Order: sequence, then structure tokens, then C-alpha cells
Amino acid sequence: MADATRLDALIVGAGFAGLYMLHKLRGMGFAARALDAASGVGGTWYWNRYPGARCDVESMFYCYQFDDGLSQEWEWTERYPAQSEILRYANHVADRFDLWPDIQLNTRVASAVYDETGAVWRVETDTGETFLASYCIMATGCLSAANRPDFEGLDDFEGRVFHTGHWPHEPVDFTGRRVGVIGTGSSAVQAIPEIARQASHVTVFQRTATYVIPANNRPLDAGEQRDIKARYPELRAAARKTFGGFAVPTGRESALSVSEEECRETLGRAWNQGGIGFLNSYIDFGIDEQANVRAQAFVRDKIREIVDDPETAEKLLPRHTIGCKRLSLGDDYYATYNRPNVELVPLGEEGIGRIAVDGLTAAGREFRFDDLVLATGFDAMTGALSRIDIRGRSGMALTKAWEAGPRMYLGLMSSGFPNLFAITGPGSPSVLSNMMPTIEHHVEWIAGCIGFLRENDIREIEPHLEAQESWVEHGNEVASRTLRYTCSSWYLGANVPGKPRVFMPYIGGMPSYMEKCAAVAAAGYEGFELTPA
Ligand code: FAD
Ligand code: N01
Repeated sequence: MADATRLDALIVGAGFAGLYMLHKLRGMGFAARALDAASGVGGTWYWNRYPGARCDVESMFYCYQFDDGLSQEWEWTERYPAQSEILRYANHVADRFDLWPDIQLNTRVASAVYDETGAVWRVETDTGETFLASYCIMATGCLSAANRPDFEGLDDFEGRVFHTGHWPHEPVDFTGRRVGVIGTGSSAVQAIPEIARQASHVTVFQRTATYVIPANNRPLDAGEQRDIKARYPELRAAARKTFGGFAVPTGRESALSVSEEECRETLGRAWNQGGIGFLNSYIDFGIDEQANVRAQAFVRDKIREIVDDPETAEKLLPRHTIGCKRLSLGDDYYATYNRPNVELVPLGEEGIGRIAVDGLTAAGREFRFDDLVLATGFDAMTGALSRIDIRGRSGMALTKAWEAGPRMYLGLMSSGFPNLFAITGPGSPSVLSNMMPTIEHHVEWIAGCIGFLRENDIREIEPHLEAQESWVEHGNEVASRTLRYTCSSWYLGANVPGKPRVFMPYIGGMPSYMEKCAAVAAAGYEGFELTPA
């Protein structure tokens, strides 16, 4: 134990959550360090370097709000910035706030075990180091644990294999190559058009057809940027009052209160405008099946309009509730299937068959290619946590406590795991929101809480089981009133075989969630057990 490093707070992850948490705690005088398995900061934007990777919340709002100087000085170049630009921004933040001395890269946290006697987390890394910290903060990301399905024969494939969430740092050249892509989620939607421009042939293996709304990406002009910056306080305050913290206009009426023609005209305008605001055109696409059917039909007609070959168009038509899975944004996705070098292969019930040295079997056919791209997503929300051996009171493993699905109070803490916080954990709005303000909200709440513990000489904080269970129940109840349960989405864990089907993010909206968190703190951390030193 002699060579263990003693800290007040250990932060796991140096993405946007970890960076701000580190800045905040250091500013309060705590000895804190952020560890990351990556060799750079930026999290998502460090790992996801696949061609076409960019965010789909507008750049002017997909950024930190906590520092006016930062907000005003950083210049975005596009409506939706590319991965490399967002990564530059993350590095700029680390430089600007001099965070580097307390960031330790190339270090994967293997275990975190709570020592009840000392009220300390003992954290061990794959580099053989040990840290002892009063507080352990998991800034490990909702979409950071790659889902690499256990395809039979995958290791036999002799060509190059890429996962979109673990893309190489050096540029990947697909020129003249035959490429197989498995998956048609948001990552694939961005990558496929880019890969198809280079490759000699692309075969796309589709398990579920995807709704894709145009992004309509474009350069940002200086005047527009200046105007938004001048109005940041007002625009950001307005965004905070919306369901997901998005700065997009939201309709106030039901899609069923207008004629079908008027509904189509409104959707047509939203389609041309591009962006995730499409489903906000009316208030009830997320809760009313009949309203939702109108939006579904609109997108299906667009697909038929864009795709030349009627058979391919038919295969591309999504059949599930729109917005049930995460909506994808992209430019040219459907049009890419008009290219002669792109083939779409819908997977039948049997899915991907055996992978061979030079291709795979699927849908009763054999396909040959040089490279295989797994655009198969993530073990979302719980994956990064369950890959760490986390043990709380009496050695209880987090994976055991969450056997039937994750259980957190407010998505921030879990009963039996004192002084262990998660940023955007299961039970918080996280992935249903613009994650930058959501991350900031969590960081500020956690920092406020730790400050309170210090001021009041409190040794441990931990949610009461009843408060946690009632929050989980409330989350399930709110989710069951929406249409999100009607498809096999990663929100429900349905993309990972064996994962319990539980709707993981909190779907009650940002305003009520933030109100609840503020009320809990104002009442002296109501619902939490506080143990004095
Ligand atoms: P991450 O950025 O995931 O960072 C977590 C870090 O923790 C990683 O660097 C990881 O290496 C590290 N880590 C995990 N486990 C360990 C361990 N055991 N030991 C050491 N380090 C560990 N959100 C939006 O709001 N808008 C968007 O447009 C948007 N676009 C996205 C596009 C893609 C391709 C993806 C994958 C996600 C997107 N997201 C988007 C969600 C995105 O993840 C968040 O916006 C945000 O970047 C999350 O930041 P984070 O710091 O919480 O987590
Ligand atoms: O992952 P996904 P992603 N056999 O899970 C298929 C964010 N993001 O990386 O739908 C065959 O969405 C799977 O099929 P199905 C965003 O939050 C944002 O694309 O499960 N296929 C699906 O088609 C997003 O939601 C942006 O039936 C298999 C695909 O692989 C999240 O990250 C860009 C399979 C996985 O799609 C994840 O997106 C990128 C199997 N065994 C990502 N397993 C923006 O633009 C899985 N699939 C902001």
C-alpha cells in the first residue's frame, strides 16, 4: 500500500465529462486526477475516427457553457463539426485550463474496490498502479464500450477489420478495395457514403433499416456565429427549458390536430432544414402511435423518392416506430444506394452467418471482400462500468447489484457504493439529451455535493435504497408511457445478447430532472444517507 497514490478524487475518463470534472474539483482545491485508457483526451472524439464522423447537435450548442471566455473565443467552422474539430476543441480545453498535469493517459482502470474501514476507494490500473481516493467519479461515457458481436469465424478473416468506435489513428485508404459493412446505425450512416466514394465495392449488411433525416451540414459564417455568441445566455437558457436541452424549435400542437397535408408540409420544411428538430415538429411523435405513423410514412416516401431502384428502396424502408431507436442524421445516406458499387443485403432471421477468411455468408449467399467494418455500436450506458471490477460495501460487485438492470438514484449514485459517482449514468437523461449541458449539469451537481461533504465533515454519502428504487420505478413508469419500448434499441440493451431489457436513460425531460436534482441538494441531499466523519 506504500506506493499507492493518495488523492481526494479519482476521475475515470478524460472525455468532456472527465475534463470538466477535473477542472471543477481542482478549482475547489481538491487533489484530483483523471485517468484514461486512451492516449489522448476527448473520449468519444478520440476513439470514433471513422470517415464521416461528426456530431449531430449543432456545433454552437455542442460545447461547454461554463466559461464565457471559452465560449466566445472558440470558432466552429461547420453547422455540425467533424470529429477532428471536436477533438481539437477538447485539446484546447485541456490547454486553456492547464489540465494536463492531472491527466494520466494510456491507463485503463481495471478495478475499484471500496474499503469501508478507511472510507476510501482503492483503484487499480492495467499499468500496475494503485490509487486511493475518497471519491471515485466514473466519467467513463455512455457510448464508449464497443459492441463487437461474437460472429463465428471473425478471427479467421484475413483482411482488415475495423470497429467504428475504435478507428485507427492513421488514415485508412479504401481505394480499390471491396468492403463489407455490418450495421446501419448512426455511425454506419455517416461512414457508408464516405467509404463508398473510395472503395471499389461496398456490401452493407442491414439487420434493421434506419430512419435517416438530412443533416444539411454547411459552413458556419462569421456573422451567424457572432450573432449566436452574442445571444448565448438567452439561447442557452431557452434550450435548458426544452425536453433534451436542444436549441431547436419545438412544435406545440399534435400532429393529429392538423390535416395530413398540413402535417406533410411542416415535415417537408423540417426535412429541408435538416437536423434532429424533425421529430420536434409536433409534440406527440414520441407518445402517440397514430401521430408517429404520419412521420414514418413521410420518411418512407422520401426514401422511395431518393432511391432509384424500387427493390432497394423497399429494403431500406424502416418498419419500426420512428424515434424509437436513436434518429440518425446524414447527408447522402439513401442516395449512396444509387451508386453502382453499393449493395444492400438485409439480414434474415439467421443474421450474419459464418465469417470466412475472405468474406462471410449471410441471407443464403456468400460475399467476398478485403475489409470488414463493424458499425455494430456499443454496450451502451452500462458497458464501460461493467468492464471495471467495481466492488462496494461487503465486496458486492456492481455487476451483481445490476444483474437485472442498472439501478441508480438520479443516474448519479448507486446504493451500496458510497462516494462513487457516475456522470450521465443510467437513470439520467444523458443520451436522450444534448450531452454537453447534461454533462455540465452532472459535474456541477457532483462538485456541489463533494463540497457539501467537505464543509459538513461528512465521511460517506450513499443513496437510500428506497429513494433509488422509487427513482428507478418512476423512470420505468415514464418510459412505459412513450413509444420507446416498441423496438429493439440499445436504450433497452437489446443490441447486446443477454443484457437485461431495461430502459436505461431517464425520459422525463431535462427541466423536471434538473429541478429534482436541485431540490434534492437544497434539502440537504434528500434520499441520501450521510455518515458523519
Ligand atoms: P466519453 O467521451 O465516452 O469518454 C469516456 C472516456 O472514458 C473514454 O475516453 C474512455 O477511454 C474512458 N474510459 C472508459 N472506461 C475506462 C477505464 N476503465 N479506464 C480508463 N478510461 C476509461 N452526443 C451529443 O449530445 N451530440 C452528438 O452529436 C453526439 N454525437 C456522437 C457521435 C458518436 C460517434 C458517438 C459515439 C457519440 C456521440 N454523442 C453525441 C455522445 C457522446 O458520447 C457525448 O456527447 C460525449 O462526448 C460523452 O462524453 P463523456 O466524457 O461522458 O464520455
Ligand atoms: O450503433 P447502433 P452506432 N448482427 O447501435 C447492427 C451515437 N452516435 O455506433 O438496429 C448484425 O446505433 C445494429 O442492428 P439493429 C448515437 O447516440 C451519434 O451506429 O440492432 N447487425 C445497428 O444497425 C447512436 O445511436 C452519431 O438491428 C448488428 C448497428 O449494428 C449511438 O452513438 C454518430 C449486430 C449498430 O447501430 C450508437 O451508434 C454515431 C449483429 N450481431 C453514433 N449487432 C451522430 O451523428 C449490431 N448490429 C451524432
